[in-house]
Amino acid sequence: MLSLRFSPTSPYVRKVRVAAIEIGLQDRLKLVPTDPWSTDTDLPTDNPLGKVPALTTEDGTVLFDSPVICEYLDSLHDGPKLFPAPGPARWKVLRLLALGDGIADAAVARRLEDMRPAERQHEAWRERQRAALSRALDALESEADTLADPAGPLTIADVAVACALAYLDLRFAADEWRNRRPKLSAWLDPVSNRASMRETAPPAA
Ligand SMILES: N[C@@H](CCC(=O)N[C@@H](CS)C(=O)NCC(=O)O)C(=O)O
Repeated sequence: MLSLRFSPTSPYVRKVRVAAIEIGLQDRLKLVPTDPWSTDTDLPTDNPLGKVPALTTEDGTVLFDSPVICEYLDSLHDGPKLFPAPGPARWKVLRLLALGDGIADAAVARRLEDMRPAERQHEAWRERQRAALSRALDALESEADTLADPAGPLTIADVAVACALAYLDLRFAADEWRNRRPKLSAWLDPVSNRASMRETAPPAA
């Protein structure tokens, strides 16, 4: 069995879980609930960075972070791959994966800022994350045609983008990011209906 340190709202954990379902490995994943923010968590014994996800493989190796875990899972099956073989298609997917993960990074940073006591919040920092999110969403909108057909096999980039956008819906619904991004919005709706996304939906905010 593979053991995955898991928190239900993390967009990075969700990406790993969606990836596992998409490639048919979900039954090999044991989910270990882990709160990375708890002061007495034993998470650092697995991941010295103290972050979820972390995956313990069958030989006891602990893998992190989420792109590494996803690529490891992708090595365990013979079906259509989430990560293309070396070549131009792979660079395209890795770039888009970075954009999706970067959206999650900016959103998580902004959320952490929102959770600080009001007198210690830093508006310029929050604005920096907001601006990064806005630019990244605009970039995705302009290249929405390069995302996978929502009914076909997904790449790891599609999974990352879907999980990041869903995280924005969870934490920053008031931003209404869909307003200026009709193509991205039209892509996310059917992708969200895939079994992998439905089965990993976070609890309501
Ligand atoms: N780059 C990492 C990011 C993981 C991450 O930031 N996870 C958050 C939860 S959403 C966490 O565990 N944060 C705890 C901390 O930063 O100390 C990945 O892709 O796995």
